Amino acid sequence: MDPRTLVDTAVAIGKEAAELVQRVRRTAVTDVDTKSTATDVVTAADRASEQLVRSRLATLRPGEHVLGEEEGGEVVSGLTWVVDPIDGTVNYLYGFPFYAISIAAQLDGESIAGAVIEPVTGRVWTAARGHGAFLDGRRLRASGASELSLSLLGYGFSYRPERRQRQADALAAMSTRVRDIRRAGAASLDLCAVAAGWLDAYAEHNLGRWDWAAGALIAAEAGAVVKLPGQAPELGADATFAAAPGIAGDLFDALVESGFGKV
Ligand code: LIP
Repeated sequence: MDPRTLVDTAVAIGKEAAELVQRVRRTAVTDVDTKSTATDVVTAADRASEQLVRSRLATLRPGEHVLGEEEGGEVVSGLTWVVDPIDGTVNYLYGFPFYAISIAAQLDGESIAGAVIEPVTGRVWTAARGHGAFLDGRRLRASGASELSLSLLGYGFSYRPERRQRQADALAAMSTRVRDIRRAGAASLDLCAVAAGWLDAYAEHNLGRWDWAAGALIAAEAGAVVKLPGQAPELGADATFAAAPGIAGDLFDALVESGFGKV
């Protein structure tokens, strides 16, 4: 199968979901439940978006498996669609304009096609394995950063308070090792930002497969060094890491020294 065809499907469905979540936002943010903690929220729009994506995939790609943040599923051998119906749900709830629909196609658990669609800006981020990464059709390249002390690092926190404290301690140790730190709240877009050179690197723990499935492929296809959960135990078993190649090694070492692997 040509992964570019899968990208086209992901973009078409993602755009429909993006229109939906914007259209319903005023009422959707009054229908909110919580998941792992009181701050881990899911809105009626998250659910409606995933239902739309699942319905459209059933029509366009009948019989193919779907793993979604809200309705679950599993990664199977062969093709699995991995869906985050709103990545950055807290941002969506507050109206902080940094959230996205993330849809990836994985073959035997590895991303081969991905699309991240921003409802607020309309930006469309895509990648097909071996064919590059794009923002609205323009080719993406990770930054040429070569000095860790001049690099801009994206980061993210767990919803669990006890883990947030450990993460904050590690981040404090990192704060003098880099230019500055950004915490934007949507992993898929943090990974896209690395692909575009808007961030020089990004790291976070405890992401769902749906959070990174599309954005990690986009970052890798843009030339970033990417480590998925389980690929860098020194950073923690559930760490996701993406960095411009010129700083990847130094950043990796600095994160280990800062205790990132023990948060
Ligand atoms: C979010 C991630 C973000 C992370 C949040 C949350 P969600 O995904 O995109 O990077 O810090 O805790 O996991 O829950 O909005 O789909």
